[in-house]
Amino acid sequence: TGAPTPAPRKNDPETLARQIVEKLTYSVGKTPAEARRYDWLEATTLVIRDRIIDQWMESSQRAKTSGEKRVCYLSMEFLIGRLLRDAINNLNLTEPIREALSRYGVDLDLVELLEPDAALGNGGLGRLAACFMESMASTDIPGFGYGIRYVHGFFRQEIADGAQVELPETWLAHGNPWEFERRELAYEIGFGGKVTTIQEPGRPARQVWRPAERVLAVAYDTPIVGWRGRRVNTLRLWSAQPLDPILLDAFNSGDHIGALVESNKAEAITRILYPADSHQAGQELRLRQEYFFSSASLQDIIRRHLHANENLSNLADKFSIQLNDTHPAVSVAELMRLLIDVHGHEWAEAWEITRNTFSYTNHTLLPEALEHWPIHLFERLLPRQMQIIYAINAGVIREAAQEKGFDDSKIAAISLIDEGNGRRVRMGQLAFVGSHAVNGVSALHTELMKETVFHHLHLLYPDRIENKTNGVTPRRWLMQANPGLTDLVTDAIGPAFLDDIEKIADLDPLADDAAFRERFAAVKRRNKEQLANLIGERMATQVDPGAIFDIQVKRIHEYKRQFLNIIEAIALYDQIRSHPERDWTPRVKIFAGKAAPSYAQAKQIIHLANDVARTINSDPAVRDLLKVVFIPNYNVSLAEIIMPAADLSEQISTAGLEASGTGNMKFAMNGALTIGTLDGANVEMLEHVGEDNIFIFGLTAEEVAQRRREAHSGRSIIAELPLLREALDAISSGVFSPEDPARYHDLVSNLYNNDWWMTCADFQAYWDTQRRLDALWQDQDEWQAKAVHNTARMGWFSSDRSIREYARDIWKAGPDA
Ligand code: 26Q
Repeated sequence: TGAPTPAPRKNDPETLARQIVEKLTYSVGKTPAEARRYDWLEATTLVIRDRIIDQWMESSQRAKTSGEKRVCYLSMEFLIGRLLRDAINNLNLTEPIREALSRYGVDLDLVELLEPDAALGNGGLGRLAACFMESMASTDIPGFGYGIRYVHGFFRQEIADGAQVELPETWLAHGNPWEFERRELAYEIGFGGKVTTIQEPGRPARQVWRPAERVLAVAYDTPIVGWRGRRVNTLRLWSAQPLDPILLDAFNSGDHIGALVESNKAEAITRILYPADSHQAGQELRLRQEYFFSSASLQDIIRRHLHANENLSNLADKFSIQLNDTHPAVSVAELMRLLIDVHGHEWAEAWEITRNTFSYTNHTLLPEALEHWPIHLFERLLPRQMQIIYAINAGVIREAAQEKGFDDSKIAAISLIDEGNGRRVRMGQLAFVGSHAVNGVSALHTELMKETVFHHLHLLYPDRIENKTNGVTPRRWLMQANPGLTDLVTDAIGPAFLDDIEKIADLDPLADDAAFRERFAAVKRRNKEQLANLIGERMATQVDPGAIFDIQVKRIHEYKRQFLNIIEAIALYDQIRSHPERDWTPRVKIFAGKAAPSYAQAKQIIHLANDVARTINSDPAVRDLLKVVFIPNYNVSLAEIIMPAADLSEQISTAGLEASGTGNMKFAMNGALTIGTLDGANVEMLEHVGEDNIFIFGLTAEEVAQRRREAHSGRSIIAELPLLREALDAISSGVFSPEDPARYHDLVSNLYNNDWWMTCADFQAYWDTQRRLDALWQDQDEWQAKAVHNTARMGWFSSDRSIREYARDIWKAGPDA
């Protein structure tokens, strides 16, 4: 008898190729010969998915039976992007899969490009949630994401005659192989109706909510694979469905449309993602979305808890629920309702459980972005939750008055009800008082929280606010986006940094090694060539990869000051034309980003960037010394190409207004130098990379606040700065919009009269710093040394570090708990 045949090695190209062809045949229904690239994507995804499922079941089982504390991340947004490359990389299958496909003449890179980019988020907050999901899986934390399965994610942006046009996004059009519908996991969600008090003899009074409308929340699960497949966690997204698909009575009586009204109304709840990230319009549908996914998630958490526990008294020992901004803040009232009305807990105990279970992350202090709902709307839609909010408020106010002696004005500041402009529920206050921990997303932002929006709540609960500086996952933003750099670093310091990104610090001394710098620069050069090709193909603009790639990509917002960047481009254009003989450093200024459809000023900025690009790029006088490019439809996939290709990262928000920023981290990890203000996480990046390796300019947060109190305007500054004045004159006189000379009149006159965002105030400092960077570029040794220092010193900004801090300080969960 011979030796038993060894089990086939599962991860060799041979096996993988066989499995892919099997899927192609039996799941896609194609032979290799007839398969198109899209079919290969489907087959490859299914092979990878099978491997994930084994691990997934193992991880879920482990979390369930071990009784370890589970972390639920509640977020209206998960900007996950494409998942295939992430999954292949984290399972360590990149090379064998590439090889398997190549046997059929198929290129993995091209196949990956066909996966739709899941854009279930607006920007930073949504992308942070996605990085956190990946990091929880990678750091072995039993994390569960809860959110909404939007049928239409963030809109697709096109540029027509220079202006933004929004088109619907349809990521589910070809089906979604990553999701598993869980029909059995469905919960009823109520809206409207009445609350009645039931008083039975000899028993305490009970409140019974009878909703007028009910919809079903159905779960769709997506596996999130951690590094080296260590753990696979679940992202559970809720889809709204009608209880009755059609109303039979109506249908049978001939009202065929009326029979579908209910069903359409239910499905509307999860149809679209709101594309505003800095303004709350107070629409009813938005509040419905918030309550819908909060209630479904809490009902699910309670079911999971009761699976292994007798009652909910120990909920906070077994589950931690993180509220990603105030979007799920109604959860505080909803958990109280479920504990009291459904599960029979007393108020005091319910409040204890609730506070110990929740924690809340704040992502903005901008007044226009703070959520507050008109009382009448809240009351009509969620009458029982409104009662509970009043009761919570009464308790907090009593505590503030009795224990801290707060006077009326202080009480007005902490109240959950804004009595000012039409009574409103303040969701920030609700999230704050309903949580045991409240965090900001950078050191500066956390301090500002204590001083501004939450000043009085901080006085009342001085231990509640803490900092958790954001991070980004190095798997997606370094290893996958920049394989060239990853190989170079591995070659230079070995592979240990792949498992512990802070070990990338071993690279630091190589900044002094000329040969290494040259290889580092060569990787950057290849990444820039790729981006240049993309720009050439998509926009028919030729850019020189030898120029500084100076990049600002993020949502378009006045506080982020793309306008300042454009004005600087115009001033530079002016100078190049006036002094063609000077030794100018060639630059390509690259912009990308979306404006909220209702944000007129932001759309004007996009229009201006495109108008300026058209004018400058077609002017032979500037030759290749300056180009301006606006790349349409910025999304996660485009970011993966852009981040590795930047020489210079623009992080120039008005100080005090960018809570953290995360693009700043992605750029610097990939070796870009930063030009930025002392805002958000830039402050901590300065501490980590050192002042010689980052270019800081402009007013501090304190100085900005001071000038705003003094009713600062731009007029006198403009009068003293000819460069600025001439650039503004050119804009407002129609140099860049000859077909509509008045187009930018208001944009410019705002600077003269107000300069709320300190565009004029910071212009000269910004200009000077840019010229220092021009000079530095001429010394490539110096520039590249700084770039190496950036990559080497940015490991701390990994979301693994952020997640470990949350786990240790807030959740008390995970391997080290
Ligand atoms: C609120 C109410 C109604 C409709 C929409 C919204 C809404 C939606 C999204 C409000 C805000 C957002 C998103 C905010 C956001 O992305 N903030 C960013 O969060 C990042 C992660 O912490 C930070 O790095 C950025 O500084 C911050 O701007």
